[in-house]
Order: sequence, then structure tokens, then C-alpha cells
Amino acid sequence: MAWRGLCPPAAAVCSLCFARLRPTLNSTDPITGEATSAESKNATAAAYSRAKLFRRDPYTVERQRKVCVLIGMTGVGKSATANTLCGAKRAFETSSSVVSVTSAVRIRDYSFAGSRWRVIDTPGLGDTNKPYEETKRELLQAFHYAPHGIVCFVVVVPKGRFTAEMEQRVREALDIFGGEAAIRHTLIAVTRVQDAPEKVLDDIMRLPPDHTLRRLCELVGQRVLPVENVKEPAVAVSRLLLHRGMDEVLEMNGEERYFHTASMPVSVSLSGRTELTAEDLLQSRCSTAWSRENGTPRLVISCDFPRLGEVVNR
Ligand SMILES: Nc1nc2c(ncn2[C@@H]2O[C@H](COP(=O)(O)OP(=O)(O)O)[C@@H](O)[C@H]2O)c(=O)[nH]1
Ligand SMILES: [Mg+2]
Repeated sequence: MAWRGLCPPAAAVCSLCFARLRPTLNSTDPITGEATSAESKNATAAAYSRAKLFRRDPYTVERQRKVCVLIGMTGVGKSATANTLCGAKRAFETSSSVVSVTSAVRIRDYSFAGSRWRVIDTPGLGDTNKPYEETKRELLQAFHYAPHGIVCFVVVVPKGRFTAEMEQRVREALDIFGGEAAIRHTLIAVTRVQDAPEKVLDDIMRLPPDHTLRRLCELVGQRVLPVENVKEPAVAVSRLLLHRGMDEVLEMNGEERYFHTASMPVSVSLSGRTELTAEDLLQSRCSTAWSRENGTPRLVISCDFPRLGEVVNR
């Protein structure tokens, strides 16, 4: 190509060449979706790129990365909302068909306004052929990708049509995630809406008290946001609103993230003694680490009890 001839031999100093090379040389981590240049064939391009150099284990996410989980029926705009959040057009596959294209959780790491985030897109609820236990197993996978807790659950609902069945499925999903405790970390995103947040809430609160959407809205403490995932420039506004909303949810929870302890099997092996005293606990020193057994992540809590010898909770 003509412009290549204009570049000096050391392509590193030619921003035109570099910009041209970059899209093909950088790849994305197959699981987290975050940019990585691990497969780059050109060390110069890798060195100048802002992409991560090494592949990440998705189970060992950095402690400060904030994690949000999207929940909702198939076709309501979960994957489109996930794209809006991470600022990409096609990080998550969206579909106009009512058949779910997300059959397991998908994650993507990204940065927004100086904070690191991870968005988890879950399979669409409401597939009548799918047994409840399977849905539950799929949804609970989300916790494996959030070892330091979840900042916010975002229930995605479509504008205008929210049936009793949809309400039932969303409530079931919130129960699977931990019920009331999880609901304190939840907000609702209404897709295909460009109105101001107060107007959306006012419109919902004007519905009859037994309306399914009003009931859901009251369940989550009236935390509702409008979201437009397709029409620019509203997408950029939605991105900002969603992040501000999720940060506010974190703040309302005293900066505490949500953990689902019930999903972690715990067994205790005590060497010799069968009971721990308060004094044992006071003197203990514990640390946590993630390991994997047959592909399943496990939180290993190791405690050193000076008066007792080592005890391992697993
Ligand atoms: N106009 C508009 N279309 C949307 C919006 N959100 C989602 N869609 C469209 O709705 C369809 C279903 O979205 P998708 O994210 O695949 O739904 P999911 O099954 O919940 O993941 C796709 O064709 C999207 O482009 C929105 O805010 N505005
Ligand atoms: Mg989807």
C-alpha cells in the first residue's frame, strides 16, 4: 500500500503503520474478553500497545475490580446492556430472536472512569424447556467469576411489556442469588428508554399497585434506570447512568459487596480436638486462596491455630 512506503524501516516510530498493525496483532482473552497481546507476533506492537500482556485466570480477578451481574428474560436486552456497560458494540452477542443465544454466563473485563469493572451476562430466564435446577446451576456460576463479591445485580426489563411470568422468573432468579440480601444490591434497567430516571420511576409508580413492574420496582427499593443500548448518543448517557447507579448501590450498602456464602460447601477437619474455643479463634490467623478441583473453583480458607495445630476449612 502507498502509505507503507512513507514509513521509516523502524515501524515502531510510525504511528500510521502501528495503528494499521494493531487490530490484527492484538487478540482478546477468550474468557474475560479483555484485550491481550499475548499472541502478538510483533514485539514492538505489543510493547507499545496498552493491552494486557498475559492471559488471566478468570477466577482470580483483582480485588478492586467491581463485578456486576445482568439478569432477565431472553430478548429483553441483557447482552446489549452488557455491551453498553463495557463500551463495545459486539463484546456480547445480541439477537432479535426469542431463542436465547447465551447458554452459560459470559464475562468481560473493562475500565470505566478510572475504575476496573467486570460484567457478567447470564443466560436468559424463561426457557420453558430448561429445568429449574439447570437454570439455578447456570446462574450460580456467576459467583465463580466474582470471588471478591458482587457490587450490583442489574435486572434488565423491556419497556412496556412486563408479564406476571416475567416477574415470577426474575423473582426466582433473585431467590437463587440469595433473596433479600441480594435484592439490597439490585437495580432495574428498563431498556429502549431515553427518558430521565425520575420520569421512568414516576411512570412506574403511577401504575396500579398490583402491576407486576411496580411490584418489582418496590421490591428493589425503587432503584430504576432508563437504558438505551442502540441509539447514539443515548448509549453513552446510559453507560454513565448505569455505572453511577451501580456505584450508588455499593455506597448504599456501606461499600460492602455481596457474597453468597451458602453456595460454598464448608467442611472442617480438626486435628485432635473437636471444638474451637473463643480463645482459639482470637489467636487464629486465616488466609484465603482459590484453587480448582476438576474444573470447579473452590475457596480454601486456611487457618493457623497456635494452640491447636493447623486446621483447614474447605
Ligand atoms: N432500540 C433498542 N434495541 C435494543 C435495546 N436493547 C436491546 N435491543 C435489541 O433487542 C434485541 C435483543 O437484545 P439482546 O441483548 O440480545 O437480549 P438478551 O436476550 O436479553 O441478551 C437485539 O436485537 C437488541 O439490539 C435498546 O435499548 N434499544
Ligand atoms: Mg443475551
